[in-house]
Amino acid sequence: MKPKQYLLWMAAATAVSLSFSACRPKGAGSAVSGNAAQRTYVPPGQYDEFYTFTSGGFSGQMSVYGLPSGRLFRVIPVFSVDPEKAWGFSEETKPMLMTSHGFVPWDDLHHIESSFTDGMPDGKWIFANSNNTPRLARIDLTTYRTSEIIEIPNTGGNHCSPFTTENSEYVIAATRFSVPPDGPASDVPIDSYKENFKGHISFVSVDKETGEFDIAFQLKTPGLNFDLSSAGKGVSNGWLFISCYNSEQSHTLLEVNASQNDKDFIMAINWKKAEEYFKAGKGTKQTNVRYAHNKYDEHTHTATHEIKTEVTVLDVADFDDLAYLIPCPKSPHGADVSPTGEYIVGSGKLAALIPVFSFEKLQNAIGNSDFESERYDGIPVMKYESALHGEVEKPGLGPLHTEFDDKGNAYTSFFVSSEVVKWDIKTLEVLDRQPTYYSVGHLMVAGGNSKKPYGKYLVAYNKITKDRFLPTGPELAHSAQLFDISGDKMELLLDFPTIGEPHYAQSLPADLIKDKSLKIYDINNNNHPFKTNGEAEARVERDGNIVRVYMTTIRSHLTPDVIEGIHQGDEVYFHITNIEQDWDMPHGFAIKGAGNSELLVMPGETQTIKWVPDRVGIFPFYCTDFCSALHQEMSGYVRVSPKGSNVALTSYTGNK
Ligand code: K7E
Ligand code: CUA
Repeated sequence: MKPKQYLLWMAAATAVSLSFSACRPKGAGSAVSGNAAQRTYVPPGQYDEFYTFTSGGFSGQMSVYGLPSGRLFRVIPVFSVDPEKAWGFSEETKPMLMTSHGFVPWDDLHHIESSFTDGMPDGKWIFANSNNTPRLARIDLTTYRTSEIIEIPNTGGNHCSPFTTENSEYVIAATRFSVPPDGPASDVPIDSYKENFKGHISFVSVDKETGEFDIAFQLKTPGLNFDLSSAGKGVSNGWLFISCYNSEQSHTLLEVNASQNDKDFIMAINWKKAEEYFKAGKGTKQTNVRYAHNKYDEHTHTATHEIKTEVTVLDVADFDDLAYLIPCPKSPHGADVSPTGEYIVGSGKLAALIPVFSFEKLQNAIGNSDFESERYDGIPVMKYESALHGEVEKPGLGPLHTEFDDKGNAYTSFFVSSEVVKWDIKTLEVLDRQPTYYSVGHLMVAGGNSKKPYGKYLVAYNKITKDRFLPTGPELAHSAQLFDISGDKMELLLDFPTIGEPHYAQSLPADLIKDKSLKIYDINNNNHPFKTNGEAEARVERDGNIVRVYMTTIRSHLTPDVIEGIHQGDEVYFHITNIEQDWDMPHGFAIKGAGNSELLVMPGETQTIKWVPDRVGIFPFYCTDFCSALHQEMSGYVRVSPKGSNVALTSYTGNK
């Protein structure tokens, strides 16, 4: 499309989207089938069939829902501080949010992917990306805590992430914004994009046992914007497919300038080959990078933060058989691989059809060097028709993402025409379409990115809510809509609000993970350096102006609960050990004037909060979690005296 045509197209598209969202479509309320309530109702005391891990978008967190009920179980803090759980406020968790830019307490979490064994969720970990300050996180599915965060160097915006290979060999992250590689030479004019800006794709290895991350290597590519990706599976295992936009390599007014070319690309990468080259010692060590690697230790209950300074980079242009470009219409967003791995679905945000590529054809074309005569910055470009399985005709407007069921069907979300469309992967025939309220972004079928989708449910994650819920001021709840996809026609069952903007999600069968959930931390394995071994050891110690309070909690008292001899301006560390060994028995801790948050300490765990009293007086503290009938009694006092006062440092509970 020429710029003018494009603008007209966009105007039409916007008009369509406005007309969809501005007034309530007729029959929106009655589109729900008669027994939907029964099919989503999980009676009190009964469990949901699936856990669903949902991205929280610009809240930086992840939330856990049950399906089909849509009940919210938990918000897991990942890239943003969370005062409810003291994430990023307690001394133990602060290192988790350290980066090469220092402490970064916020990010934008878009994509969630589970760890896989043989292409199926194995229930060990959930991976998540941060979009802004490029990082990857690993969440442990026994503790529902973020166990690890690694920063990604040479990257500007980590949108295209975290995509997991068939056996979680790698979690893959690609740069959204190509930028000059890190280091002093990156100070270049921005209009030198074409010469100096490069893409980087990171292969982060995952230790089979511990899950620990390590950036194995990076691939350097031409300066493209990578958007989304999927690892191959089944027949295409060993490959990676990444959608790329801005093939124009423009650096300003992308809205127009990056929409010039009729086709952008899906980059196909032979990652097994790349791994081979890397293991054979190919590539260069780049030593001017700085990236954080933060780990949470479940025995010391403490995170560590280190800065790494080295990464191995392989330039794809130096190898003939690493990367290929498949032309894909108009700024592709999703690049999704079918359960068998045979088909790759591209979703051009501005396209009015869905191209479906065939892995077999792609391989044949590579085998026959059936390429366009001109390379793109050194990378072979396939002929569109040579890789194409076929196009889904007239599917809707603005395709974004595709997921799959267990019966050979694909489901694509359409942002502009606000609908979910079901089509047959082989025949490419459209089978059904249902409206979403409104403007669906991602969609998720239970197991829909695995080798054997569980099917049954589809959730549409919508960008606009408008009239669906009671109004709450200018900002309305983001929302999810649950569809039953077990029959020929999709049936809308339920609307439920989400925490933050939901991008992607993963549904895992409850039976896969529910029995692995940790109940308590064994206090005998608590190796926290400031642990208190029982009430007899509870005490207060001073070293200069640093005061350490070794405190225990158990229903329904804190030990010690009377503390004197603290001076204004002291640095006071409350090391709280919860000596309970019962499931679901955390205690909280808060003290007047604390400038951070409360603490919430799990049974058997030690956590620390820092407090600097700013005035003289008596400061009450208390347990913040209603833990017992005498929870309100679970409290104490600190006496703060002027600097240099000779009030002796004392502490006790009960008898002085
Ligand atoms: Cu929301 Cu996956 Cu960031 Cu599409 S992206 S919608
Ligand atoms: Cu412990 Cu309330």
